[in-house]
Amino acid sequence: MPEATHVGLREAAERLSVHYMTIYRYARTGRLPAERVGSTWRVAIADLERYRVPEERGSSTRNSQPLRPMRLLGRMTAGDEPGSWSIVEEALTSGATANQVYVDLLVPCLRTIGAEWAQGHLSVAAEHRASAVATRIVGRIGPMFARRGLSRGTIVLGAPEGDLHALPSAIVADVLRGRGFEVLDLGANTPVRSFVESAQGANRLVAVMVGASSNESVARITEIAVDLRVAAIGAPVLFGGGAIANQSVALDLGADGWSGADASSVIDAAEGITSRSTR
Ligand code: B12
Repeated sequence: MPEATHVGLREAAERLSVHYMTIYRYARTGRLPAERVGSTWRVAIADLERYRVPEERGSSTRNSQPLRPMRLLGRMTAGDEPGSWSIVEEALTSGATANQVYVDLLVPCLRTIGAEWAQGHLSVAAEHRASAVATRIVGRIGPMFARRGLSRGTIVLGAPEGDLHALPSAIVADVLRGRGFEVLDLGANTPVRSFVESAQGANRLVAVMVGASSNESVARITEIAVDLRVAAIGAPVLFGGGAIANQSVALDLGADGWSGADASSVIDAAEGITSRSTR
């Protein structure tokens, strides 16, 4: 008879000499690689042997847990919202800030999902399951970025028409709110007119940031800068997002500048504008 390659959670718990509920929690949160078949979990014996539970080794202390995007990626692509949230919650209770959860956990996870999809290792279905879970995570983390006190002015942001990526704007909006900016996030697939209307109605407009994630949507982006200029909004228009590679691409497409490649460059761009205007 061929040797068994997998065991159930009870046997896994016995082999590691831990309580069943401990192993169940690790399987559910992705800390221990495990596969769910119907209502039961299967663990590869090879993974189990390699696996050593940090708490049992006494190495887990507050703030010492590195953030592990790959664990989150597994739960997100499985469409497991509670399991994904418990990984985020664990990071927060280990001392990570909401900003770190985005920058070091969720964004790397989303970028890996995109790369894996592009290489044919992940299905479109898995990408959609992960996106739905990510949307819920952002919904729960977002309020943690709220800041009291005087606003540093308003930033209007969104994705151009035809671009269905709402998550990048939502994440960038939170990060900017965390730095004291008021943000009007217009989300995905935003008509040009909506950028203009929101910019005109904004309280102390600092900038309009247009984030293009897919190459196809770049074709529509120039029109946004043109219409905002015609409307004389009195603030710069910055282009950014994964499909705008650098400053010269942004300028060629008609923007006043590029908001950079990551969250910290978006903050630098926004703070650069406010510091120039208060000088
Ligand atoms: C989730 C996702 C989707 C979801 C979107 C769900 C949602 N509610 O948002 C769905 C499934 C709908 C989707 C659809 C598609 N997607 Co998609 N998607 C992604 C994925 C995996 C994550 C996007 C994300 O949230 N990233 C996290 C954010 C925070 O990262 P970021 O975009 O890099 O943002 C940073 C910087 O750009 C920078 N920044 C600087 N200035 C500014 C300014 C603003 C305003 C913003 C927002 C950001 C920003 O700061 C940000 C923070 O770090 C990416 C992979 C990736 N690399 O991002 C692919 C990706 C963007 N998708 C891609 C593609 C090709 C598609 C599809 C054509 C096909 C598909 N995959 O099904 C369609 C296109 C639909 C359309 N018409 O737009 C490609 C785009 C390649 C390209 N350059 O054209 C990517 C890069 C995947 C890949 N590696 O090929 N997608």
